[in-house]
Amino acid sequence: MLKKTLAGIAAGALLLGMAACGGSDDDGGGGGSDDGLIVGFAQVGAESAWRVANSESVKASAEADERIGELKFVDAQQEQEKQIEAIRNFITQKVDVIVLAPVVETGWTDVLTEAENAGIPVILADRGIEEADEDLYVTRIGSDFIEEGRKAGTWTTEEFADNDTTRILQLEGTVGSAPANDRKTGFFEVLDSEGFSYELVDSQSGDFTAEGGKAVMETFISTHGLEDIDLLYAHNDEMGLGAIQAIEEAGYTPGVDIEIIIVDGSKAGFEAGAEGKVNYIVECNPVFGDQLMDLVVQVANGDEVEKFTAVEESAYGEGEFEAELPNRKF
Ligand code: GZL
Repeated sequence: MLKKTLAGIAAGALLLGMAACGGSDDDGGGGGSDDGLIVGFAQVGAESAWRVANSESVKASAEADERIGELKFVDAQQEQEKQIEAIRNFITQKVDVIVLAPVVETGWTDVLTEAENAGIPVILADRGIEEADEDLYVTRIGSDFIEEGRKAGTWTTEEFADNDTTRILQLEGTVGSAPANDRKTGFFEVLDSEGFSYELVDSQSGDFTAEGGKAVMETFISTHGLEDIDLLYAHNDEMGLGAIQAIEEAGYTPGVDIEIIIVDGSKAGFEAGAEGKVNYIVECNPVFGDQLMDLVVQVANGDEVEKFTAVEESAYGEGEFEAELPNRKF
């Protein structure tokens, strides 16, 4: 808590100092001024419709917000090293606030310590990092990924309540990422706590991409066949949609021969649901740009903020997909 407040005060003092000097830093760097805050954003990549929508939301909100002078946006192509390099550049450029969507949970201690030592507060957008580094960022805005997994687990125990043993395949997200770790944790926490009888036949990462989902599903099919598989739990839409391609190419009917859960809630995901190819969709909301900009300003001003702001999200079952499809934003 103390570190958070001190970081915020340091940033606030920087902001006030710059304003008093009536302009940006003489090295052409950032430093809040009459022109607004300079924000560095190290984004994961562009691996999914969710990610593209998230980037669009953040960019649009920064553009529309007069309190924000510049958003320095970096697409790290799902590579942690590129995110670390981006953060180091933001520090050199003396931005006012750093926003990071950490591709994985670990490996951030050094670079976030460098940001702290430079007096630049860090906000996490979307994914989280390991608890050991919790003091190295001020706040996180995003989803409760464990709760998303719990929703998938609860639906599964209800959908297959009459099964002796439900045989499950799992397409995991990026190895080491918070959504992959937590969507798995929440899902099996419910199955186990409910005493639900299941067998996890296989589980591999498709790295949150359609290509990855299709390739892993092809391997699942060639290894296990689908005759005795009840459910595919895919940690995001893209992997689920890629898997559907593989399932159909192998001559099976997705949503019938194998029921499918996906997580995100993209238009394409809901279209697949409306076609009967997906049975349950857990929503993960990427549109939080306005809330993020408010947090940026609060943190730059040294205001006290909550350690975590959860975004609103729901879940949808069969019979709900067509009605919800027009509302989907990505
Ligand atoms: C979740 C986000 C995940 C999405 C995927 O908040 O980090 O990353 O579920 C995306 O689509 O790749």
